[in-house]
Amino acid sequence: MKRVITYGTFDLLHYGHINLLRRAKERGDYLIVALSTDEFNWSKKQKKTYFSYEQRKQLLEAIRYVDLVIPEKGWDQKRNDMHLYQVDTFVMGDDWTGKFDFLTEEGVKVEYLPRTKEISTTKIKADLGIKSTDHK
Ligand code: C2G
Repeated sequence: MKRVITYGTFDLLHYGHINLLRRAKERGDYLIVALSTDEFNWSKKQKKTYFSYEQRKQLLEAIRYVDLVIPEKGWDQKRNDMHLYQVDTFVMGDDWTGKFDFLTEEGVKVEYLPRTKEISTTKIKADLGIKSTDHK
């Protein structure tokens, strides 16, 4: 049983996230998603999410590629997670290229996958923001 893990906020879930999760699952049999908690997003990632942790977790658990959702509470849990969840492969989008290469020291394969170019949570918020003022 090959176990894959990935990390993220996954706010306003969109097809770019789904593309990442699908390719991550293709690299094994069991996909764990470490989901950034509201506290971690706010304190360390300066992200105010639209959906709460519980709502984002519910959405992720409904995706066929996802087998387990765990909390990501900080930047420094990854090394331990690799052993705790017996991870074989760590996957992230290529906006993180190089940032997590140190995890190879924990015996896992590290892969960075091309992001889905034209979509992002930031873009969705900006587009909606522009459209909603148009109606006024
Ligand atoms: N992603 C993607 N294509 C997009 C948008 C996102 O492939 N158009 C990928 C990102 O590269 C990341 C994952 O989807 O691998 C989740 O994206 P975010 O929720 O933005 O995650 P991020 O805030 O980068 O958090 O410890 C790692 C962090 O928790 C990663």
